[in-house]
Amino acid sequence: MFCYQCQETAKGTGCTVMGVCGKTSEVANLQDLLLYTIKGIALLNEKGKKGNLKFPKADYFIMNGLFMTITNANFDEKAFIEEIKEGLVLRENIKKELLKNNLLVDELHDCAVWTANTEEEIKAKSDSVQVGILATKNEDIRSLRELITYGLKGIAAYAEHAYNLSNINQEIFDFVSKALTKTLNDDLSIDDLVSLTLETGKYGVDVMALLDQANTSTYGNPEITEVNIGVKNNPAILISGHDLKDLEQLLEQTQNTGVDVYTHGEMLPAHYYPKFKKYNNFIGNYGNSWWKQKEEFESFNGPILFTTNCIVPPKPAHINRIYTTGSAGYPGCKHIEKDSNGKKDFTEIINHAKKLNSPKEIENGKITGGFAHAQVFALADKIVNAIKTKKIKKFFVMAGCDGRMKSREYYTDFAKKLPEDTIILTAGCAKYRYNKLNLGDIDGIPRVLDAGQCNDSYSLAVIALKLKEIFELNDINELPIAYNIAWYEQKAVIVLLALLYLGVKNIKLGPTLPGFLSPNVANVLVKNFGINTINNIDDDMKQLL
Ligand code: FS2
Ligand code: SF4
Repeated sequence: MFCYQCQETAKGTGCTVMGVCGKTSEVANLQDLLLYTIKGIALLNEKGKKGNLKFPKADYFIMNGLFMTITNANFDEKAFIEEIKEGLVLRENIKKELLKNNLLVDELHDCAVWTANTEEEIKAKSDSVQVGILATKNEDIRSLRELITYGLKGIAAYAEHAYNLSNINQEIFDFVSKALTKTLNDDLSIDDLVSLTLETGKYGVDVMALLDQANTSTYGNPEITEVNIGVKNNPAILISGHDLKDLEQLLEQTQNTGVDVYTHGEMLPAHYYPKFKKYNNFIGNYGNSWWKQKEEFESFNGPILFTTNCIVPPKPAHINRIYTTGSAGYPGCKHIEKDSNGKKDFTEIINHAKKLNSPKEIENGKITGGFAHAQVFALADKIVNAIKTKKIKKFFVMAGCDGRMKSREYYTDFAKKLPEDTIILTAGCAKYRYNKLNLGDIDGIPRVLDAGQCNDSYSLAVIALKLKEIFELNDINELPIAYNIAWYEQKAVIVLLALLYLGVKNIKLGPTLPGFLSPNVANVLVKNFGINTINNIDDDMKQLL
Protein backbone atom coordinates (compact mmCIF):
# COMPACT_ATOMS: atom_id res chain seq x y z
CA MET A 1 0.00 0.00 0.00
CA PHE A 2 0.92 3.61 -0.40
CA CYS A 3 -1.46 6.31 0.79
CA TYR A 4 -0.73 9.94 1.59
CA GLN A 5 -4.13 11.49 1.13
CA CYS A 6 -4.71 12.82 4.65
CA GLN A 7 -2.95 15.06 7.14
CA GLU A 8 -2.10 12.22 9.51
CA THR A 9 -0.17 10.23 6.92
CA ALA A 10 2.78 8.36 8.47
CA LYS A 11 5.84 10.62 8.98
CA GLY A 12 4.12 13.23 6.85
CA THR A 13 5.13 11.29 3.74
CA GLY A 14 2.91 8.22 3.33
CA CYS A 15 1.40 5.18 5.02
CA THR A 16 3.07 2.07 3.65
CA VAL A 17 2.38 -0.77 6.08
CA MET A 18 -0.97 0.19 7.57
CA GLY A 19 -2.89 3.45 7.72
CA VAL A 20 -2.52 5.68 10.76
CA CYS A 21 -6.31 5.84 10.33
CA GLY A 22 -6.50 2.08 10.86
CA LYS A 23 -6.95 1.14 7.21
CA THR A 24 -5.34 -2.20 6.37
CA SER A 25 -3.02 -2.50 3.39
CA GLU A 26 -5.59 -4.81 1.75
CA VAL A 27 -8.29 -2.16 1.99
CA ALA A 28 -5.89 0.57 0.85
CA ASN A 29 -5.02 -1.47 -2.25
CA LEU A 30 -8.67 -2.21 -2.96
CA GLN A 31 -9.43 1.50 -2.67
CA ASP A 32 -6.72 2.14 -5.26
CA LEU A 33 -8.23 -0.50 -7.53
CA LEU A 34 -11.71 0.96 -7.11
CA LEU A 35 -10.32 4.35 -8.07
CA TYR A 36 -8.55 2.78 -11.05
CA THR A 37 -11.81 1.13 -12.14
CA ILE A 38 -13.64 4.43 -11.67
CA LYS A 39 -11.10 6.12 -13.94
CA GLY A 40 -11.81 3.50 -16.59
CA ILE A 41 -15.53 4.26 -16.36
CA ALA A 42 -14.84 8.01 -16.46
CA LEU A 43 -12.80 7.52 -19.60
CA LEU A 44 -15.71 5.71 -21.27
CA ASN A 45 -18.05 8.45 -20.05
CA GLU A 46 -15.83 10.90 -21.92
CA LYS A 47 -16.08 8.83 -25.08
CA GLY A 48 -19.87 8.81 -24.74
CA LYS A 49 -19.92 12.61 -24.67
CA LYS A 50 -18.67 12.65 -28.27
CA GLY A 51 -21.94 11.03 -29.34
CA ASN A 52 -24.09 12.85 -26.77
CA LEU A 53 -24.52 9.62 -24.83
CA LYS A 54 -25.07 10.05 -21.10
CA PHE A 55 -24.66 7.29 -18.53
CA PRO A 56 -26.36 8.38 -15.30
CA LYS A 57 -25.48 5.07 -13.62
CA ALA A 58 -21.83 5.74 -14.36
CA ASP A 59 -22.05 9.24 -12.88
CA TYR A 60 -23.60 7.83 -9.72
CA PHE A 61 -21.08 5.02 -9.50
CA ILE A 62 -18.13 7.40 -9.85
CA MET A 63 -19.52 9.74 -7.21
CA ASN A 64 -20.30 7.04 -4.68
CA GLY A 65 -17.06 5.14 -5.29
CA LEU A 66 -14.93 8.25 -4.84
CA PHE A 67 -16.78 8.99 -1.60
CA MET A 68 -16.09 5.46 -0.32
CA THR A 69 -12.33 6.05 -0.64
CA ILE A 70 -12.29 9.23 1.48
CA THR A 71 -10.31 8.97 4.71
CA ASN A 72 -12.22 7.21 7.50
CA ALA A 73 -15.35 6.56 5.42
CA ASN A 74 -15.12 2.86 4.72
CA PHE A 75 -12.88 0.14 6.13
CA ASP A 76 -14.80 -2.83 4.76
CA GLU A 77 -12.83 -5.05 2.39
CA LYS A 78 -15.98 -6.88 1.25
CA ALA A 79 -17.73 -3.62 0.38
CA PHE A 80 -14.84 -2.62 -1.88
CA ILE A 81 -14.73 -6.01 -3.61
CA GLU A 82 -18.48 -5.82 -4.29
CA GLU A 83 -18.15 -2.26 -5.55
CA ILE A 84 -15.32 -3.19 -7.91
CA LYS A 85 -17.32 -6.16 -9.26
CA GLU A 86 -20.27 -3.86 -9.85
CA GLY A 87 -17.99 -1.37 -11.59
CA LEU A 88 -16.67 -4.02 -13.97
CA VAL A 89 -20.20 -5.03 -14.99
CA LEU A 90 -21.24 -1.41 -15.45
CA ARG A 91 -18.11 -0.69 -17.48
CA GLU A 92 -18.76 -3.55 -19.90
CA ASN A 93 -22.38 -2.45 -20.35
CA ILE A 94 -21.23 1.05 -21.22
CA LYS A 95 -18.78 -0.39 -23.72
CA LYS A 96 -21.61 -2.21 -25.49
CA GLU A 97 -23.47 1.09 -25.87
CA LEU A 98 -20.36 2.84 -27.14
CA LEU A 99 -19.69 0.05 -29.65
CA LYS A 100 -23.22 0.30 -31.00
CA ASN A 101 -22.57 3.99 -31.63
CA ASN A 102 -19.09 3.57 -33.13
CA LEU A 103 -17.56 5.47 -30.25
CA LEU A 104 -15.07 2.81 -29.24
CA VAL A 105 -12.36 3.04 -31.85
CA ASP A 106 -9.08 3.84 -30.07
CA GLU A 107 -7.09 1.53 -27.88
CA LEU A 108 -8.16 1.85 -24.25
CA HIS A 109 -6.10 2.42 -21.10
CA ASP A 110 -5.72 -0.69 -18.92
CA CYS A 111 -8.08 0.80 -16.32
CA ALA A 112 -10.90 0.43 -18.85
CA VAL A 113 -9.99 -3.11 -19.94
CA TRP A 114 -8.57 -5.01 -16.97
CA THR A 115 -10.80 -7.74 -15.72
CA ALA A 116 -11.09 -10.36 -12.97
CA ASN A 117 -13.33 -13.36 -12.49
CA THR A 118 -12.70 -14.11 -8.85
CA GLU A 119 -12.02 -12.28 -5.59
CA GLU A 120 -8.47 -13.61 -5.67
CA GLU A 121 -7.95 -12.04 -9.08
CA ILE A 122 -9.35 -8.74 -7.85
CA LYS A 123 -7.01 -8.80 -4.87
CA ALA A 124 -4.03 -9.72 -7.05
CA LYS A 125 -4.77 -6.81 -9.36
CA SER A 126 -5.15 -4.45 -6.39
CA ASP A 127 -1.66 -5.48 -5.29
CA SER A 128 0.03 -4.41 -8.50
CA VAL A 129 2.04 -1.18 -8.61
CA GLN A 130 0.26 -0.20 -11.80
CA VAL A 131 -2.99 0.69 -10.01
CA GLY A 132 -1.47 2.65 -7.13
CA ILE A 133 -0.33 6.22 -6.64
CA LEU A 134 3.34 5.35 -7.20
CA ALA A 135 2.61 4.22 -10.75
CA THR A 136 3.19 7.88 -11.68
CA LYS A 137 6.97 8.18 -11.51
CA ASN A 138 7.43 11.96 -11.79
CA GLU A 139 6.82 13.29 -8.29
CA ASP A 140 5.44 16.65 -9.43
CA ILE A 141 2.99 15.11 -11.87
CA ARG A 142 2.02 12.58 -9.19
CA SER A 143 1.53 15.37 -6.67
CA LEU A 144 -0.77 17.35 -8.97
CA ARG A 145 -2.71 14.28 -10.09
CA GLU A 146 -3.35 13.37 -6.48
CA LEU A 147 -4.20 16.95 -5.47
CA ILE A 148 -6.83 16.96 -8.24
CA THR A 149 -8.08 13.47 -7.35
CA TYR A 150 -8.48 14.39 -3.67
CA GLY A 151 -10.35 17.53 -4.67
CA LEU A 152 -12.64 15.32 -6.79
CA LYS A 153 -13.25 13.05 -3.81
CA GLY A 154 -14.39 16.10 -1.86
CA ILE A 155 -16.64 17.14 -4.74
CA ALA A 156 -18.09 13.62 -4.87
CA ALA A 157 -18.95 13.66 -1.16
CA TYR A 158 -20.81 16.95 -1.40
CA ALA A 159 -22.48 15.98 -4.67
CA GLU A 160 -23.78 12.81 -3.05
CA HIS A 161 -25.43 14.66 -0.16
CA ALA A 162 -27.08 16.99 -2.69
CA TYR A 163 -28.06 13.99 -4.83
CA ASN A 164 -29.77 12.39 -1.85
CA LEU A 165 -31.94 15.52 -1.71
CA SER A 166 -32.65 15.25 -5.46
CA ASN A 167 -30.36 18.14 -6.39
CA ILE A 168 -28.12 17.26 -9.32
CA ASN A 169 -25.84 19.38 -11.48
CA GLN A 170 -24.83 17.44 -14.59
CA GLU A 171 -21.98 19.87 -15.30
CA ILE A 172 -20.32 18.78 -12.07
CA PHE A 173 -20.60 15.11 -13.03
CA ASP A 174 -19.21 15.92 -16.47
CA PHE A 175 -16.26 17.75 -14.98
CA VAL A 176 -15.45 14.88 -12.60
CA SER A 177 -15.24 12.42 -15.50
CA LYS A 178 -13.18 14.85 -17.57
CA ALA A 179 -10.75 15.55 -14.76
CA LEU A 180 -10.35 11.87 -13.83
CA THR A 181 -9.62 11.06 -17.46
CA LYS A 182 -7.01 13.82 -17.57
CA THR A 183 -5.20 12.31 -14.60
CA LEU A 184 -4.48 9.35 -16.91
CA ASN A 185 -3.02 11.51 -19.67
CA ASP A 186 0.78 11.40 -19.78
CA ASP A 187 0.91 14.27 -22.29
CA LEU A 188 -0.32 16.89 -19.84
CA SER A 189 2.33 19.32 -18.59
CA ILE A 190 2.72 20.67 -15.06
CA ASP A 191 1.04 23.90 -16.23
CA ASP A 192 -1.91 21.95 -17.66
CA LEU A 193 -2.33 20.17 -14.36
CA VAL A 194 -2.06 23.40 -12.36
CA SER A 195 -4.90 24.90 -14.40
CA LEU A 196 -6.91 21.70 -13.97
CA THR A 197 -6.35 22.08 -10.21
CA LEU A 198 -7.86 25.56 -10.27
CA GLU A 199 -10.71 24.36 -12.44
CA THR A 200 -11.35 21.70 -9.80
CA GLY A 201 -11.65 24.57 -7.31
CA LYS A 202 -14.30 26.19 -9.50
CA TYR A 203 -16.38 23.01 -9.35
CA GLY A 204 -15.72 22.91 -5.63
CA VAL A 205 -17.53 26.25 -5.35
CA ASP A 206 -20.31 24.96 -7.60
CA VAL A 207 -20.85 21.75 -5.65
CA MET A 208 -20.91 23.54 -2.31
CA ALA A 209 -23.43 26.00 -3.76
CA LEU A 210 -25.49 23.03 -4.98
CA LEU A 211 -25.43 21.39 -1.57
CA ASP A 212 -26.26 24.69 0.13
CA GLN A 213 -29.25 25.03 -2.19
CA ALA A 214 -30.28 21.41 -1.53
CA ASN A 215 -30.03 21.78 2.26
CA THR A 216 -31.66 25.18 2.59
CA SER A 217 -34.48 24.49 0.13
CA THR A 218 -35.30 21.26 1.98
CA TYR A 219 -34.68 22.20 5.59
CA GLY A 220 -34.78 26.02 5.62
CA ASN A 221 -31.96 28.47 6.24
CA PRO A 222 -29.85 27.78 9.34
CA GLU A 223 -30.67 30.23 12.13
CA ILE A 224 -29.09 31.18 15.45
CA THR A 225 -29.66 28.18 17.70
CA GLU A 226 -28.67 27.11 21.16
CA VAL A 227 -27.89 23.42 21.08
CA ASN A 228 -28.21 21.36 24.25
CA ILE A 229 -25.11 19.31 25.08
CA GLY A 230 -26.64 17.50 28.05
CA VAL A 231 -28.82 14.35 27.99
CA LYS A 232 -32.30 13.10 28.83
CA ASN A 233 -33.36 9.77 30.33
CA ASN A 234 -34.74 7.97 27.28
CA PRO A 235 -32.84 5.36 25.31
CA ALA A 236 -31.25 7.01 22.30
CA ILE A 237 -29.49 6.77 18.96
CA LEU A 238 -26.39 8.80 18.11
CA ILE A 239 -26.10 9.89 14.48
CA SER A 240 -22.75 10.90 13.02
CA GLY A 241 -21.41 11.97 9.63
CA HIS A 242 -22.85 14.60 7.31
CA ASP A 243 -25.97 13.29 5.54
CA LEU A 244 -29.07 15.29 6.45
CA LYS A 245 -31.43 13.07 4.48
CA ASP A 246 -30.40 10.11 6.64
CA LEU A 247 -31.02 12.20 9.74
CA GLU A 248 -34.45 13.21 8.50
CA GLN A 249 -35.42 9.59 7.91
CA LEU A 250 -34.15 8.58 11.33
CA LEU A 251 -36.10 11.37 13.02
CA GLU A 252 -39.27 10.43 11.14
CA GLN A 253 -38.96 6.77 12.08
CA THR A 254 -38.21 7.41 15.76
CA GLN A 255 -41.36 9.50 16.32
CA ASN A 256 -43.48 8.07 19.16
CA THR A 257 -41.07 5.18 19.77
CA GLY A 258 -39.68 6.53 23.04
CA VAL A 259 -36.22 6.66 21.44
CA ASP A 260 -34.33 9.98 21.34
CA VAL A 261 -31.82 11.13 18.74
CA TYR A 262 -28.52 12.97 19.38
CA THR A 263 -25.94 14.25 16.91
CA HIS A 264 -22.23 13.51 17.05
CA GLY A 265 -19.34 15.37 15.38
CA GLU A 266 -20.16 16.94 12.03
CA MET A 267 -23.90 16.29 12.43
CA LEU A 268 -24.12 19.08 15.05
CA PRO A 269 -25.15 21.80 12.53
CA ALA A 270 -28.33 19.87 11.72
CA HIS A 271 -29.76 21.49 14.86
CA TYR A 272 -29.53 24.90 13.15
CA TYR A 273 -32.05 24.02 10.41
CA PRO A 274 -35.66 25.09 11.13
CA LYS A 275 -37.18 21.90 9.78
CA PHE A 276 -35.42 19.66 12.29
CA LYS A 277 -36.67 21.72 15.23
CA LYS A 278 -40.13 20.21 15.06
CA TYR A 279 -38.91 16.83 16.31
CA ASN A 280 -39.30 16.70 20.10
CA ASN A 281 -37.01 13.70 20.39
CA PHE A 282 -34.12 15.50 18.67
CA ILE A 283 -32.36 16.27 21.94
CA GLY A 284 -28.96 17.74 21.26
CA ASN A 285 -25.31 17.17 20.46
CA TYR A 286 -23.34 14.54 22.35
CA GLY A 287 -19.57 14.75 22.64
CA ASN A 288 -16.99 16.35 20.44
CA SER A 289 -15.22 15.87 17.16
CA TRP A 290 -14.69 12.53 15.45
CA TRP A 291 -11.45 11.42 17.05
CA LYS A 292 -12.94 11.35 20.55
CA GLN A 293 -15.59 8.83 19.54
CA LYS A 294 -14.18 5.74 21.27
CA GLU A 295 -14.70 7.13 24.78
CA GLU A 296 -17.86 8.99 23.85
CA PHE A 297 -19.49 5.92 22.29
CA GLU A 298 -18.71 4.03 25.49
CA SER A 299 -20.66 6.48 27.65
CA PHE A 300 -23.41 7.04 25.10
CA ASN A 301 -24.62 3.47 25.68
CA GLY A 302 -26.98 3.39 22.68
CA PRO A 303 -26.52 2.47 19.03
CA ILE A 304 -24.60 4.73 16.67
CA LEU A 305 -25.38 5.38 13.01
CA PHE A 306 -22.57 6.53 10.72
CA THR A 307 -23.83 8.26 7.60
CA THR A 308 -20.30 9.14 6.36
CA ASN A 309 -16.77 9.59 7.71
CA CYS A 310 -15.09 9.94 10.16
CA ILE A 311 -15.05 6.42 11.61
CA VAL A 312 -12.36 5.44 14.09
CA PRO A 313 -11.86 1.64 14.22
CA PRO A 314 -14.15 0.80 17.13
CA LYS A 315 -13.50 -1.21 20.26
CA PRO A 316 -14.63 -4.81 19.58
CA ALA A 317 -17.26 -4.42 22.30
CA HIS A 318 -18.88 -1.56 20.37
CA ILE A 319 -19.04 -3.18 16.93
CA ASN A 320 -22.51 -4.66 17.44
CA ARG A 321 -24.03 -1.30 18.24
CA ILE A 322 -22.43 0.58 15.35
CA TYR A 323 -24.41 0.80 12.10
CA THR A 324 -23.29 2.31 8.81
CA THR A 325 -25.12 3.55 5.75
CA GLY A 326 -24.31 5.26 2.45
CA SER A 327 -20.60 5.38 1.63
CA ALA A 328 -19.61 4.44 5.19
CA GLY A 329 -18.69 0.90 6.19
CA TYR A 330 -16.83 -1.11 8.77
CA PRO A 331 -16.34 -4.89 8.88
CA GLY A 332 -18.74 -6.50 11.34
CA CYS A 333 -21.00 -3.44 11.57
CA LYS A 334 -24.47 -3.75 10.06
CA HIS A 335 -24.82 -1.70 6.86
CA ILE A 336 -28.24 -0.26 6.05
CA GLU A 337 -28.95 0.03 2.32
CA LYS A 338 -31.50 2.29 0.70
CA ASP A 339 -34.31 0.86 -1.41
CA SER A 340 -34.96 1.92 -4.99
CA ASN A 341 -36.84 5.01 -3.73
CA GLY A 342 -33.99 6.13 -1.50
CA LYS A 343 -35.83 4.96 1.65
CA LYS A 344 -33.85 3.46 4.51
CA ASP A 345 -35.38 1.26 7.16
CA PHE A 346 -33.89 2.03 10.56
CA THR A 347 -36.26 -0.22 12.55
CA GLU A 348 -33.45 -2.53 13.64
CA ILE A 349 -31.47 0.37 15.16
CA ILE A 350 -34.56 1.73 16.90
CA ASN A 351 -35.39 -1.66 18.42
CA HIS A 352 -31.77 -2.07 19.42
CA ALA A 353 -31.83 1.31 21.20
CA LYS A 354 -34.85 0.27 23.25
CA LYS A 355 -32.85 -2.57 24.78
CA LEU A 356 -29.90 -0.39 25.83
CA ASN A 357 -29.33 2.14 28.60
CA SER A 358 -29.88 5.83 28.08
CA PRO A 359 -26.80 8.01 27.53
CA LYS A 360 -24.59 9.02 30.42
CA GLU A 361 -24.15 12.77 30.70
CA ILE A 362 -20.59 13.94 29.95
CA GLU A 363 -21.27 17.67 29.57
CA ASN A 364 -24.14 20.03 30.11
CA GLY A 365 -25.24 23.45 28.99
CA LYS A 366 -25.62 24.88 25.51
CA ILE A 367 -23.52 25.88 22.52
CA THR A 368 -24.58 28.42 19.94
CA GLY A 369 -24.36 28.15 16.16
CA GLY A 370 -26.31 28.69 12.98
CA PHE A 371 -24.40 31.53 11.34
CA ALA A 372 -24.64 30.47 7.71
CA HIS A 373 -24.96 33.18 5.07
CA ALA A 374 -28.69 34.01 5.44
CA GLN A 375 -28.43 34.46 9.22
CA VAL A 376 -25.28 36.56 8.90
CA PHE A 377 -26.92 38.70 6.19
CA ALA A 378 -29.80 39.28 8.59
CA LEU A 379 -27.23 40.69 11.02
CA ALA A 380 -25.34 42.58 8.29
CA ASP A 381 -26.15 46.10 9.56
CA LYS A 382 -24.91 45.25 13.02
CA ILE A 383 -21.74 43.62 11.70
CA VAL A 384 -20.95 46.40 9.21
CA ASN A 385 -21.48 48.96 11.93
CA ALA A 386 -19.16 47.09 14.29
CA ILE A 387 -16.49 47.01 11.58
CA LYS A 388 -16.90 50.72 10.82
CA THR A 389 -16.69 51.70 14.49
CA LYS A 390 -13.64 49.41 14.87
CA LYS A 391 -15.37 47.26 17.47
CA ILE A 392 -14.56 44.36 15.16
CA LYS A 393 -11.03 44.70 13.85
CA LYS A 394 -10.63 41.39 12.15
CA PHE A 395 -12.32 38.11 11.25
CA PHE A 396 -10.43 34.86 11.40
CA VAL A 397 -11.69 32.05 9.22
CA MET A 398 -10.74 29.01 11.28
CA ALA A 399 -12.68 26.34 9.43
CA GLY A 400 -11.92 22.80 8.32
CA CYS A 401 -11.17 19.63 10.18
CA ASP A 402 -10.11 18.52 13.60
CA GLY A 403 -7.73 15.64 14.24
CA ARG A 404 -6.04 13.77 17.06
CA MET A 405 -2.51 15.13 16.68
CA LYS A 406 -1.24 16.95 19.76
CA SER A 407 -0.08 19.82 17.53
CA ARG A 408 -3.74 20.72 16.97
CA GLU A 409 -3.90 22.19 20.46
CA TYR A 410 -2.41 25.17 18.64
CA TYR A 411 -5.89 26.02 17.37
CA THR A 412 -7.46 26.18 20.83
CA ASP A 413 -4.57 28.27 22.13
CA PHE A 414 -4.70 30.53 19.08
CA ALA A 415 -8.43 31.11 19.60
CA LYS A 416 -7.89 31.88 23.29
CA LYS A 417 -5.13 34.38 22.50
CA LEU A 418 -7.00 36.29 19.81
CA PRO A 419 -7.69 39.91 20.81
CA GLU A 420 -11.23 40.62 21.99
CA ASP A 421 -12.02 42.71 18.95
CA THR A 422 -11.76 39.72 16.62
CA ILE A 423 -14.32 37.17 15.50
CA ILE A 424 -13.79 33.55 14.50
CA LEU A 425 -15.74 32.32 11.49
CA THR A 426 -15.84 28.57 11.58
CA ALA A 427 -17.29 25.52 9.80
CA GLY A 428 -16.46 21.83 9.86
CA CYS A 429 -15.33 19.79 12.84
CA ALA A 430 -12.41 22.20 13.43
CA LYS A 431 -14.94 24.17 15.51
CA TYR A 432 -14.70 21.74 18.43
CA ARG A 433 -11.29 23.22 19.22
CA TYR A 434 -12.94 26.50 20.30
CA ASN A 435 -16.74 26.32 20.35
CA LYS A 436 -16.91 25.63 24.07
CA LEU A 437 -14.42 28.30 25.18
CA ASN A 438 -17.00 30.99 26.01
CA LEU A 439 -15.12 33.71 24.15
CA GLY A 440 -17.95 36.20 24.70
CA ASP A 441 -19.49 38.55 22.16
CA ILE A 442 -19.07 41.95 20.53
CA ASP A 443 -22.27 43.99 20.87
CA GLY A 444 -24.27 40.78 20.94
CA ILE A 445 -22.39 39.16 18.04
CA PRO A 446 -20.81 35.94 19.38
CA ARG A 447 -17.04 35.79 18.90
CA VAL A 448 -17.29 32.30 17.41
CA LEU A 449 -19.70 32.18 14.50
CA ASP A 450 -20.34 28.61 13.38
CA ALA A 451 -21.72 28.38 9.85
CA GLY A 452 -22.13 24.59 9.88
CA GLN A 453 -20.45 21.52 8.37
CA CYS A 454 -17.21 21.62 6.38
CA ASN A 455 -19.15 22.22 3.13
CA ASP A 456 -20.70 25.29 4.77
CA SER A 457 -17.31 26.93 4.34
CA TYR A 458 -19.18 28.00 1.22
CA SER A 459 -21.26 30.24 3.49
CA LEU A 460 -18.09 31.86 4.79
CA ALA A 461 -17.02 32.61 1.21
CA VAL A 462 -20.47 34.04 0.41
CA ILE A 463 -20.24 36.24 3.51
CA ALA A 464 -16.78 37.46 2.46
CA LEU A 465 -18.02 38.27 -1.05
CA LYS A 466 -20.98 40.16 0.43
CA LEU A 467 -18.70 42.23 2.68
CA LYS A 468 -16.49 42.99 -0.33
CA GLU A 469 -19.57 44.32 -2.11
CA ILE A 470 -20.77 46.37 0.89
CA PHE A 471 -17.36 47.97 1.39
CA GLU A 472 -16.96 48.43 -2.39
CA LEU A 473 -13.59 46.73 -2.52
CA ASN A 474 -11.92 45.43 -5.68
CA ASP A 475 -10.27 42.45 -4.14
CA ILE A 476 -11.50 39.91 -1.57
CA ASN A 477 -8.03 40.11 0.03
CA GLU A 478 -8.59 43.76 1.03
CA LEU A 479 -11.16 42.63 3.61
CA PRO A 480 -10.17 42.41 7.28
CA ILE A 481 -10.31 38.61 7.09
CA ALA A 482 -7.41 36.25 7.79
CA TYR A 483 -7.49 32.53 7.01
CA ASN A 484 -6.03 30.02 9.44
CA ILE A 485 -7.45 26.73 8.24
CA ALA A 486 -6.99 23.24 9.63
CA TRP A 487 -7.21 20.31 7.26
CA TYR A 488 -7.43 16.57 7.69
CA GLU A 489 -9.13 14.78 4.82
CA GLN A 490 -10.10 15.32 1.20
CA LYS A 491 -13.17 17.48 1.75
CA ALA A 492 -10.84 20.05 3.22
CA VAL A 493 -8.81 19.76 0.02
CA ILE A 494 -11.78 20.81 -2.11
CA VAL A 495 -12.62 23.62 0.35
CA LEU A 496 -9.04 24.88 -0.04
CA LEU A 497 -9.13 24.64 -3.85
CA ALA A 498 -12.47 26.48 -3.86
CA LEU A 499 -10.98 29.33 -1.80
CA LEU A 500 -7.99 29.53 -4.16
CA TYR A 501 -10.35 29.64 -7.12
CA LEU A 502 -12.20 32.55 -5.45
CA GLY A 503 -8.90 34.42 -5.27
CA VAL A 504 -8.24 34.14 -1.53
CA LYS A 505 -4.52 34.62 -0.83
CA ASN A 506 -2.16 33.96 2.08
CA ILE A 507 -4.10 31.10 3.62
CA LYS A 508 -2.40 29.47 6.58
CA LEU A 509 -2.91 25.73 6.29
CA GLY A 510 -2.08 23.43 9.16
CA PRO A 511 -1.16 21.76 11.31
CA THR A 512 1.17 20.59 8.51
CA LEU A 513 1.22 21.05 4.76
CA PRO A 514 -0.06 18.01 2.82
CA GLY A 515 2.44 15.19 2.39
CA PHE A 516 1.21 14.79 -1.18
CA LEU A 517 2.58 18.19 -2.18
CA SER A 518 5.99 17.73 -3.79
CA PRO A 519 8.48 20.54 -3.02
CA ASN A 520 7.94 22.03 -6.49
CA VAL A 521 4.14 21.91 -6.29
CA ALA A 522 4.25 23.37 -2.78
CA ASN A 523 6.40 26.18 -4.21
CA VAL A 524 3.81 26.92 -6.89
CA LEU A 525 1.18 27.28 -4.15
CA VAL A 526 3.45 29.49 -2.06
CA LYS A 527 4.47 31.71 -4.99
CA ASN A 528 1.06 32.12 -6.60
CA PHE A 529 -1.23 32.04 -3.58
CA GLY A 530 0.93 32.79 -0.57
CA ILE A 531 -0.09 29.53 1.11
CA ASN A 532 1.93 28.93 4.25
CA THR A 533 1.70 26.79 7.33
CA ILE A 534 1.48 27.44 11.06
CA ASN A 535 4.56 28.25 13.09
CA ASN A 536 4.09 29.48 16.64
CA ILE A 537 1.09 31.35 17.96
CA ASP A 538 2.77 34.69 18.66
CA ASP A 539 4.46 34.98 15.27
CA ASP A 540 1.39 33.73 13.44
CA MET A 541 -0.85 36.13 15.31
CA LYS A 542 1.46 39.04 14.48
CA GLN A 543 1.54 38.03 10.83
CA LEU A 544 -2.23 37.60 10.55
CA LEU A 545 -3.24 40.65 12.54
FE1 FS2 B 1 -14.41 16.36 10.20
FE2 FS2 B 1 -14.19 14.11 9.32
FE3 FS2 B 1 -16.41 17.33 7.62
FE4 FS2 B 1 -14.08 15.91 7.60
S1 FS2 B 1 -15.82 14.69 10.69
S2 FS2 B 1 -12.57 15.61 9.34
O1 FS2 B 1 -14.94 14.15 7.59
O2 FS2 B 1 -15.63 16.24 6.45
O3 FS2 B 1 -14.77 17.48 8.65
FE1 SF4 C 1 -2.59 7.01 5.98
FE2 SF4 C 1 -4.40 8.96 5.88
FE3 SF4 C 1 -4.22 7.19 3.91
FE4 SF4 C 1 -5.22 6.48 6.30
S1 SF4 C 1 -6.10 7.94 4.80
S2 SF4 C 1 -3.75 5.32 5.05
S3 SF4 C 1 -3.88 7.71 7.65
S4 SF4 C 1 -2.68 8.70 4.50
